[in-house]
Amino acid sequence: MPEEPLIYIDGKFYPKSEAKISVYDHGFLYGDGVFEGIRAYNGVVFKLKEHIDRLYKSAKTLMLEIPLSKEEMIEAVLETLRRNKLVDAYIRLVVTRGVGDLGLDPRKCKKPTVIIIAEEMITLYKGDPLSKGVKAAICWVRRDPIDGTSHEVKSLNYLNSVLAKIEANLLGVDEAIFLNSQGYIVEGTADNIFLVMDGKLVTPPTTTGALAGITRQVVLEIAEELGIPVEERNITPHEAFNANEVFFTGTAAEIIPVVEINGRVIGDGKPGEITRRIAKEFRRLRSDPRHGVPIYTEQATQG
Ligand code: PXG
Repeated sequence: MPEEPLIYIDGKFYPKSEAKISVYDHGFLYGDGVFEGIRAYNGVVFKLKEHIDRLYKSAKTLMLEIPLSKEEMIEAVLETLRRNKLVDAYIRLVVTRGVGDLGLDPRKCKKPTVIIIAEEMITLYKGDPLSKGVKAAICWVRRDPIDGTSHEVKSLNYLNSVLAKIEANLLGVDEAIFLNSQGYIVEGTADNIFLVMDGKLVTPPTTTGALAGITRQVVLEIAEELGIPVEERNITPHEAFNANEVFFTGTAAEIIPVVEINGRVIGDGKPGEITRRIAKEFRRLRSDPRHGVPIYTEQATQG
């Protein structure tokens, strides 16, 4: 990596200390924008095309016109990784509404701002979450409704998740679990949730207001490959407390076993057998060039 990471802003690269955007940018003033968190493993950007597709879907809902084609955006991500000489990386791709005036009307913003930051890695949970598991708590903050600032859209408006994270911190647990307005479990602050019940995987459908997670989708495919039955349906808190196993999925988190929810021990209080099988298979897939786009050749191998 160069001494200072090089950050992409609107087609140019700036050293981290000089990478700045306007205080009139509506991404800053109003949280008006979209983002993706992406990872590269061993020279391959895992599921890059899927992340880019999701970014453009989020932008479409917000009527934010990204000034690059999907192909140009993929190339910009790869170039950022190359400039920083990275093979394993955490990538944050942000597109804001751009610079406007102090009013919130997006029509005042003439051009979206595109930012790509690539770093070696971030840590989400302290200790050794994969082998020990994490503690979670269902929290009083409800997931934003689907007819509101829905988290189906990966927008820069993450206050809903920030509030829940504050509650988790106050309660001394690692992660918060959101219920929707009907009381069904939706997801964590930045991860999807799965239960193992009698040998079956159960996860809330994305129509409950959860993000259509890329890792979630990979887990669904792994389950099929391993012959583990899957149900996408509403989950109640009671079901979660009594599940055999529970785990979170997310780009940074990967697969994180949950061993306690609101003080109720899940299963035998240790990461479960099925969670471990899925996590093992995930680790095999994540650097398989067929599941991503290579950084250092022009040839993209993803189908
Ligand atoms: N739900 C929400 C609300 C999220 O923000 C996920 C689920 C998991 O999706 P993926 O596609 O990552 O499997 C997210 C992911 C990170 C990070 O670095 C992820 C998110 C937000 C901030 C950081 O993992 N969102």
